[in-house]
Formats: sequence, C-alpha cells, structure tokens
Amino acid sequence: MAMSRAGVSEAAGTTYQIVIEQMRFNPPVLTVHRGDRVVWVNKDMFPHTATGMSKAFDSREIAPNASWSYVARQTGSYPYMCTLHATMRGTLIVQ
Ligand SMILES: [Cu+2]
Repeated sequence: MAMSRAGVSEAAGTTYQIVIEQMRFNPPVLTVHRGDRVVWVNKDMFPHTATGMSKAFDSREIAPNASWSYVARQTGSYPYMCTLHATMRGTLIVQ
C-alpha cells in the first residue's frame, strides 16, 4: 500500500484494502480521501457483502477469495454492514 500522499495529485488516489476474515471487516473503521479506492477482500470460505446503510455503495455478494472495489467520491461517514451477517459492521469515512 502506498503510504505517501503527494497532496495535490488527486488523479491517482491511494488504494486501501479491507480484509473480510472470520466474520469481521479489518480494519473496522477506515478513513480515506476523495478519489481513493477501497478494496474489500473476502478471505472467508463463504460470501459476504459490504453494503452501505445509506445505500451509498453495495458490493452485493463477494465470493470467497474474491474482492470488490469502490472509489470514494463523496465526503462523509458511511456505516456499512454485511447483509448476510447482520453482526458484521464497518465504517468508511471519506474526507
Ligand atoms: Cu457476511
């Protein structure tokens, strides 16, 4: 993961990864900037979703060993969940 930010280079955002493993989103809270890409990677043996409570985004089912990516375009705080497992919660914060 690229940790350095060029400050003004909005053209190529940073890519962040959220690992879904053992029924958890890791990290559970992730802060990114507009234009950054967030990739959810499912390392469990069964499908999960990353679904914004406000429907800002919805991965639909992410198969085992598959991933889904989303480019954050609007600032805000986006709680999300897995629609298949209601206890799985996370928050994406876009600055
Ligand atoms: Cu799930």
